[in-house]
Amino acid sequence: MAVKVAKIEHAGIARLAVVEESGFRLLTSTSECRTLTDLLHADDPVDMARGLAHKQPVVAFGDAKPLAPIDDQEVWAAGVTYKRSQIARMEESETGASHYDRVYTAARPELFFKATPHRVVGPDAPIRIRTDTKWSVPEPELTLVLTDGMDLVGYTIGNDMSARDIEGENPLYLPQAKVYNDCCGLGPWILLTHDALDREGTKISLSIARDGKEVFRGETNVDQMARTFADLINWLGHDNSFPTGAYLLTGTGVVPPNDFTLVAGDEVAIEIVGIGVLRNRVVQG
Ligand code: DO4
Ligand code: MG
Repeated sequence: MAVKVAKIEHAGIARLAVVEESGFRLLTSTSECRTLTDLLHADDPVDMARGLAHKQPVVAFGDAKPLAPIDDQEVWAAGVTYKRSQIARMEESETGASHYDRVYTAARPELFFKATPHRVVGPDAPIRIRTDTKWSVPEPELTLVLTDGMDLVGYTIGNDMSARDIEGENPLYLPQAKVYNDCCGLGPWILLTHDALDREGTKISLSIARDGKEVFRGETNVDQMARTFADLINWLGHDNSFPTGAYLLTGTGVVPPNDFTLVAGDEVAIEIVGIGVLRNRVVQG
């Protein structure tokens, strides 16, 4: 059983809603469940969402603004979890190549801090490239939604915006290449589910359009990921606590060719089968 839950702004107020064919069905707010964090920490978030949506009004998609589906959680990311990312990183970094090579097969994964909620942008909001980069790309990543006990309760789409020239110059610059204002897209909503994800059937595609024309398209499948979700979650939770839960981007398997960079005005669309499409327009400065 699964349900998609969105955080939306409707009539000037942030609300939770279940995503249906006809629109957003609002959730009633109760003393037990006022926030997305409350819902994610319910004994059974799917059941709780369904119960709170029962007989509630539906708001047309056009009458609500979807917000990033996050409250005050930290956002983390895994790196070099797909062969494509390992190869791209080794190409971009003369000095760091052997680090990327080794981490792909090492027991300990690459995990890095990606964003605080104020650096996260939701669906249709502008996503940013740094002013001091000449080579930036979006990274389309399946994102795990975790509770304070590190239980995996849902999935969303993440965009790990990356300045490849800064990251490639020196691996110690990774935090600057990855963490800055509006550096992380999340949304359009969360797929809450009781079921294990069908990794083989979960395609991730990235499309980048410039002046209305597609200039890049690429795709991968979650079964191309070299690590299990449990492995990544265990390492993230190792000696590390998340009082309100955490979001974990699981790495990219789609990297545009080395002569491609995003520019302001580009439209980025990331689709993950079973979840939805996250769209953002690129800005710089
Ligand atoms: O090591 C650099 C970052 C890797 C990354 O973000 C990815 O593989 O998605
Ligand atoms: Mg990434």
